[in-house]
Amino acid sequence: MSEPRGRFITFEGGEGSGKSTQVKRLAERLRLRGIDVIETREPGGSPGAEAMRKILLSGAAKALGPETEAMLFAAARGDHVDELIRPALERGTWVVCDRFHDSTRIYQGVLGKVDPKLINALERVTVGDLRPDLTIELDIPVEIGLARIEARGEQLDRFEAEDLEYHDWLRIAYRTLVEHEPNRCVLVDATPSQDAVAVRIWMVVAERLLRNQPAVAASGATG
Ligand code: Z5A
Repeated sequence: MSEPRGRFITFEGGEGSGKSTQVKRLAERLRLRGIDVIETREPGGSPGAEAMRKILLSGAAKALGPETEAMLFAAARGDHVDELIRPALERGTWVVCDRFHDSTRIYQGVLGKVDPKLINALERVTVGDLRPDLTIELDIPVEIGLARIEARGEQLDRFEAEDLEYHDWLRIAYRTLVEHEPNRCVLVDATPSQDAVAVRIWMVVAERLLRNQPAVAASGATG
């Protein structure tokens, strides 16, 4: 009998909302439940897409305009889906991904004002019928998220360096997306401690994706 398709969970949100932290925490928790899971990110996640990540986050493509950036993000996504995500899901592995097509919709589509027809066409070409089973949108006031990023002491990337108004619009756009797609997207308050946010996310995943699935405890722990 063939393995059932793995589940596909994506994380979205503004800068410093804790996506990378919570992707790791959720993957660890799923493994404790005996689930085979890979963590990945966008842009990136495959060798070809990681090479494109460097160009995109350096800001080298900014001068070419948001349409070109949208196409580059989509090209990276196409490689990532073909090389990593789809094969993993098909063999029954769960995939937890830090950002996915919603980021293109919000950053290039809403904030960059790229024509929705182009955004939808890029989605069709790169992703086809693949949709996340669940998208966790980590919501945080802009000042708190940016303060977390600044506290890391690293150089800001092309998007982190945008002004406060840009980040405010970003937050509004993500909240609107969640309102429009409540069956797939869940808004999670990202301001409490890392532990508290991880518990809330686990409750969402357990409720939405694990309710009727028996635990296969890898280390004695169950969800
Ligand atoms: N982009 C796009 O425009 N179009 C697209 O299609 C795609 C992406 C796919 C990718 O950057 C950029 O590309 C992104 C959108 C654009 N914009 N930016 N910038 P990235 O991958 O380098 O960065 P990011 O996705 O925005 O993540 P981030 O800013 O690095 O942060 P994060 O992953 O959300 O948070 P974190 O690294 O887990 O945590 C940040 C810090 O806060 C860290 O020191 C943590 O220890 C701390 N932290 C985390 N959680 C907490 C809590 N709960 N309390 C206190 N401190 C915490």
